[in-house]
Amino acid sequence: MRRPNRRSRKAFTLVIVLVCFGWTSCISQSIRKHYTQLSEQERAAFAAAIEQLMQNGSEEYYADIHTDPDQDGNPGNNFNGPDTDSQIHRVAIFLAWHRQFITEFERLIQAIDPRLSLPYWDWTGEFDPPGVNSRSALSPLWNDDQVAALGWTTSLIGEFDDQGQLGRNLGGLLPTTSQKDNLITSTAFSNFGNFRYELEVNLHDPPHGWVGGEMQDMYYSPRDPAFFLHHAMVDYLWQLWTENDHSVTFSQSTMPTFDGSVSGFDRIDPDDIRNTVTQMGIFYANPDMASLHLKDYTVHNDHLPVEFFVYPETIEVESTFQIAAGASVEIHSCESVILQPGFSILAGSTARIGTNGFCNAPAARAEMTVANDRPTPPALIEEMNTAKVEKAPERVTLKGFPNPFEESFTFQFTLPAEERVSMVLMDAVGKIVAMPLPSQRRTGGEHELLVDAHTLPSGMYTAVLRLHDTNQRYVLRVVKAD
Ligand SMILES: [Cu+2]
Repeated sequence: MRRPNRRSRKAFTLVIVLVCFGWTSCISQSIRKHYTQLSEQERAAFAAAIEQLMQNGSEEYYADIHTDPDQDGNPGNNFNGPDTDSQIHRVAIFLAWHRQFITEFERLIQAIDPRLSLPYWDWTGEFDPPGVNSRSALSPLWNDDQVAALGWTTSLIGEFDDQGQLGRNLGGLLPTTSQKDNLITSTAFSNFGNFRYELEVNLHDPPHGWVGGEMQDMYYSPRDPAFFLHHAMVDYLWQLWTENDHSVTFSQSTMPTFDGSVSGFDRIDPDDIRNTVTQMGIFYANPDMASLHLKDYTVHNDHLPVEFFVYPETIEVESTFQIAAGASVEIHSCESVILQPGFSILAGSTARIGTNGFCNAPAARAEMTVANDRPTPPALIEEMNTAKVEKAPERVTLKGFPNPFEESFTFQFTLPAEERVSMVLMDAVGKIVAMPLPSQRRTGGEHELLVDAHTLPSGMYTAVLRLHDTNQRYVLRVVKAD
């Protein structure tokens, strides 16, 4: 038995676990973004929250729950124990159990600062060449030398390796982009059983081994904060699969730990958390999209007195994002919040909209409170839609002309130094429709790309220029005219 002394902290930890009431009303709230989208302020706040949770024993308690989900004293999560009532791996409930598990942990973080949410770690994008043992250790997640391009002073979770004696040993194989794309779109995985198996075994397992140390330990892996960034990615893939017209209904109504038997945790029916957006208010952000859409969710404040939605890029609030009478929401962007036609505030509810969301630029704060108005006065929407925060000038310029275009158009970008770059063109739902520039090295200076787009339907597109060495990306919206 490892570290039995750590269990003594459990009683203390229980006190700070948040409890929400009711069977189906335990709603969460967050915008989970890729970790590269965290500003320095948010990185520091997130790391400080993790530090606090490691110091006070909460993270250790979560590792204990993962080791022994029903807390009956027998470790048993389907790997080497007879404790068959608490299987959470290699079973259908794997995804739902871990969804609730990381959400409970996110609530601990939000109890420290409600603006925070779990970032996710997309192992497929930044490792090159894909699937090959690699420069992956050269990531601002762990490596202090790689943080400058993100404007950070230190890595996101590197410090916790020594501090928590996590024994990471980065290296090995990671899932590839095509594995990820196949998982969501291939008919081979349209059945939930096949999907769950592929996701758990072939995408979820390798990063555990790649990080090594505690992360490789099937029981104690939540001792490494990397666990939560990794499982947020696994959870995101399940949500993408769900949004891609796949569905599942669980035949069981309880999950170990979340069946009400472990005090401090809610009783959750796995069927009530099959869609993070509509059932939980948890939105996963795709960093390649020009904006994030809040939709298909009603703010109820069942869990927190104010629900926070914080995102560095533009947030578009659609009419299907509703705020129940008497409820309160805060929506914060570092660029702008666009209130789409039809969005309104019910009498007695409050929406504070502004830039209180870990924005690095301190200038030009825009903030408004909308309350007791229906419909929302157009003048206020107008004012909010035009309020923008000044950003520091970009080191890389990206332009497209003509824009709107008809048959073809030209991208122009300027690099400050030699860099490996790539560019993709995506449609409104984030599907890649063209790859004007496959990944290659380009010298510093000005570059032009002529794109033949005569086969594309008219509409709005997003071009994403990625700088691989320095982990940056630049986004440009382009429109194909009728
Ligand atoms: Cu697990």
